[in-house]
Amino acid sequence: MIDLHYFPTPNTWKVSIMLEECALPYQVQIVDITQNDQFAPSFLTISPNNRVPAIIDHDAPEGSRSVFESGAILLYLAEKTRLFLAAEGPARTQAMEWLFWQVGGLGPMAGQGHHFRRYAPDGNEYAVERYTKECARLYRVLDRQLAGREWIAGDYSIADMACWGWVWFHRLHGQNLDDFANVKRWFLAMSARPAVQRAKQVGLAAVSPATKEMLQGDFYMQADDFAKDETRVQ
Ligand SMILES: N[C@@H](CCC(=O)N[C@@H](CS)C(=O)NCC(=O)O)C(=O)O
Repeated sequence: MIDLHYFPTPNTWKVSIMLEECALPYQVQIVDITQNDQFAPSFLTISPNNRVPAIIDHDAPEGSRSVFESGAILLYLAEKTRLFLAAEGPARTQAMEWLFWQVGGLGPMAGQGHHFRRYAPDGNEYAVERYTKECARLYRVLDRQLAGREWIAGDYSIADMACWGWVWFHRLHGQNLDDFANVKRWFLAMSARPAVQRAKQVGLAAVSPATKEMLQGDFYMQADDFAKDETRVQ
């Protein structure tokens, strides 16, 4: 059994998607980051960076093992299951390139775009413009990579899982998927996967009623509305 320390966000969706795709048994432990649960001493013992996601694998070879950082968790689960990452060779290298591109580029830059567009006080036009432009550049990079490819790095892999949740919030990055036809095709294809749909519901069902109400009244509802719009476009 795997404990998934979770709050419904792009970084944690990566892991719930992987767990659902691999059909690994797991249970969700909600870490309500709106209530500062991420700073609880018990959580810091498994996630010293006070961020979700983190996992505890109770079936690790040595008994029990915790892993933090979403990219490290994806790699750990891929190596544990031998799924969604080539064991060696160019396919593995390419998937790693795009996994690291996401954790070092798309995630942090889109996260800043998200923050300045959504949460910062007025008067941050410079930051909004900077991160909107950087997100546009990153979306263009991804769009070029997806030209003529179904998935980001060969077969469907942890690289796709890493990127999807961030692209979900493209509106909060100031981006329109109509400007990135390959990203849009990929995004919709991945959104249609049953495991992805299940993975996204996991957290929403598990958060407290008050948190769920807050999330639904906030940007999550916009994202859901967007999903319905995009499905209709298909
Ligand atoms: N590099 C980390 C980033 C994780 C991260 O930023 N998680 C956010 C949610 S998406 C979080 O826990 N935020 C809590 C906070 O800001 O205090 C990873 O990829 O796992």
